[in-house]
Amino acid sequence: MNRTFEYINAGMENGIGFVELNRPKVLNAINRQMVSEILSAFEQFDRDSEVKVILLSGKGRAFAAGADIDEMANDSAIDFELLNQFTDWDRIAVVKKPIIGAVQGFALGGGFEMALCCDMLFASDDAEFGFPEVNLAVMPGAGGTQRLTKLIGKTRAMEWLMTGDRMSAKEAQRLGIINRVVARELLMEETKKFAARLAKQPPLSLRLIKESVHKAVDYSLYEGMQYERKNFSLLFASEDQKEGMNAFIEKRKPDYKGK
Ligand code: DAK
Repeated sequence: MNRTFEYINAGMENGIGFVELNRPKVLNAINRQMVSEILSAFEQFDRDSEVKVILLSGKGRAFAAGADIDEMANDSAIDFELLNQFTDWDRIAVVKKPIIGAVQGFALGGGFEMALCCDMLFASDDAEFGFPEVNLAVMPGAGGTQRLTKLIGKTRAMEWLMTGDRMSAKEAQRLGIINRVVARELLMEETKKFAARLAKQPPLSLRLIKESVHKAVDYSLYEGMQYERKNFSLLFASEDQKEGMNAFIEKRKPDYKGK
């Protein structure tokens, strides 16, 4: 990583790009600069062929307790547009490499929305998810009403969004929002282990699987199938496909190059 940040820590190790939200005194409340720093780190990792997987976590007792209320309180509707606040979030959601989130403590409001930008989520057993925006007389603005509804369905999403109640990690897992619940002290270790496993997978397959799964959310089944077919065929233009299949035939371990 060739720059330092004020509100996040970022670094790379063994094919994993780490981004840690770093405002623990305010439970990693997400201000505008933090969003642009996350985006900048993600985009650098996306361009860096050494990085295979991105791991997003929070420092301290929370993942993130939401957007920074102090910063936002006096914003005007026009500020949101002029400061590109929505577009930065949109760009975070189109990073091509897999993003795995490690959530401990609170993931609320914008913190929950940031978690929902991840492709897979691990959470500690004390994690709590929710959209408390309604308690501030506003509503989610970075995809919360859309992504939660697509994940858990209309009636359940309505309840969580309208009450502002917080759900436990167990409940979030039951609803299909998160992949794994682990003990707090094991969260980073287990998430890293999983990220390391993905880092060994053929990178182009991961990239096109991610792209295709995202299309499944937006497209009809027919359109999605057409998209999947094109990506399937495209992988046969890669060296890794030949390597993967030859390695199987020759009964050896494949050596993927991401080409
Ligand atoms: N913003 C600013 N500061 C926060 C914060 C937040 N969201 N959450 C916590 N803090 C600060 C607290 O003010 C406190 O600071 P000090 O008083 O020590 O200076 C410190 O973090 C520790 O918090 P507490 O003392 O309150 O800790 P507790 O354990 O007692 O309570 C809590 C934890 C998470 C239940 C509580 O802090 C809380 O209710 N926090 C607010 C949660 C919330 O309402 N979150 C939703 C915010 S609205 C957008 C994209 C996204 C969004 C908006 C626009 N665009 C793209 C335009 C998202 C909006 C939101 O997320």
